[in-house]
This record gives sequence, structure tokens and C-alpha cells, in this order.
Amino acid sequence: MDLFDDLPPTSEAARLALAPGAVLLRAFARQDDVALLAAVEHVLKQAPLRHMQTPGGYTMSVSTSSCGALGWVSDPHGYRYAARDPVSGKHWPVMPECFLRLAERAATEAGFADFHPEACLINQYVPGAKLSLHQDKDEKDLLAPIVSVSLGLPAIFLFGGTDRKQRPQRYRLAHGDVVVWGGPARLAFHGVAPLEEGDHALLGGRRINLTFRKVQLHQ
Ligand code: MD3
Ligand code: FE
Repeated sequence: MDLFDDLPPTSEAARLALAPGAVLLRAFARQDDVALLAAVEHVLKQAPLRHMQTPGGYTMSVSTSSCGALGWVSDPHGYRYAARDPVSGKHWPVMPECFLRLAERAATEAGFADFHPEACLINQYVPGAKLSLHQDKDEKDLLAPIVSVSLGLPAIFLFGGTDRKQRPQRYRLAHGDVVVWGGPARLAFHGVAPLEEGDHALLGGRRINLTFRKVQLHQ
């Protein structure tokens, strides 16, 4: 429970400018949570979560999958987007209709009316899992925003500057929160602090994060 729990999701108070280009839509996805979770599980049956290897040889604590025309993969050469899941050799699962509708509605709400993502990354965090500070630079279209949707246990999100040395600000992202990262925020360093234990009514002891991305320049 937090202060914003009973505010309608699109009211002025539920919308927070975190930084130039970064808009937090508190609880924007909450009324769709059951449908979103069912769609997540449907995708994960076809493309199970896996712990990716970093190019430096580490194993990520977060487990990952994708849906849409392109998915995010890593191999010893680095990170890239690919049309097929390297585990199954098959195309990634189709992006569920409810994912696309939510991402486009959130982007529009934040001033990006023409956002049509072709990739959705699914990250799962269990207690202790974290994501070190990084930039998202594998997309060719850096003018398009990234839309992120948080489900399940809350996490402390770290939001830095475009310079790794700027000390990051900390925001709590809770179930149903949606953030649109565009403009100058698009290339900011960001990460997630180790997830705390907890038991979420719908997701149990985990957090799922969806990130919607436009990868190719023209499409
Ligand atoms: C700010 N995911 O998948 S979502 C990622 O919670 C990633 O799983 C985190 O960072 C997660 O790459 C954070 C919020 C987010 C996503 C992308 C961004 C914030 C961003 C890109 C640029 C700036
Ligand atoms: Fe990221």
C-alpha cells in the first residue's frame, strides 16, 4: 500500500516527471495486471526465462526472455537483437495484444504518440537479483522511448546521468508502475538494487519487468 493506491491511474497526481524525458505513470498498468501476467506466462511457456551470460563471462542474476519480432540475446561477442531465440531456434513468441496496447497507451500519455515497439524484454527478479548500472544502447532507434512496466514485488530503481560517475537517484517502482524513458533520459545509466524478499498477492516472491523497445530505425 502506498500513498497513490486509490488515485485513478491517469490523474495528474499519478504522473511524475522523474527527469527531463522520464515520466512515471504510477499504477498505470494495475487494472490490466491479471491479463498481463497471463500473457507473460503464455510467452514464457514458449520461450522460457534463462540467465544470460555477460560478454565478460558472468551469469546475470536476473533471468530474461523476449517476445515480438526481435529479442535481446547475448553471446561471447556481446549483446544484440535477434529474430530467433537461440535456445529453441524458433522465432520469439508473438507480442501479446495487451502488451502492445499498454505500451502504446503509456507512450502516448507521455507525449510519444507514434511508438510501435518491435521487442519486449521480460526480466524476472527473485530476492537478491539485481541489475548493475548500464545504458541501453543496442537499439538503432535512440529517438524512440523505452516503456517499462513493473509487476510484483517492489524494487529500488537507480537512475543516473549520461555519465557513469553521476550518483544515481533512487526510486521505488511498485506493481503496475509504468515509466516512459525518452528524450535526454533515453541514454541515462540505470540499474536495479538487489530485490528484497516479499510475497506479492499476484506474483508471489518475484518481480517481473517488461521493457518495450523500438529497435530498427525504419519499420
Ligand atoms: C532508463 N531493466 O532491461 S526498467 C533493462 O527493472 C533494464 O528490469 C530494468 O534496465 C528492470 O535494460 C529497468 C526501467 C528502464 C529501462 C530502460 C531504460 C529505465 C531506463 C533505458 C534508458 C533509461
Ligand atoms: Fe536497461
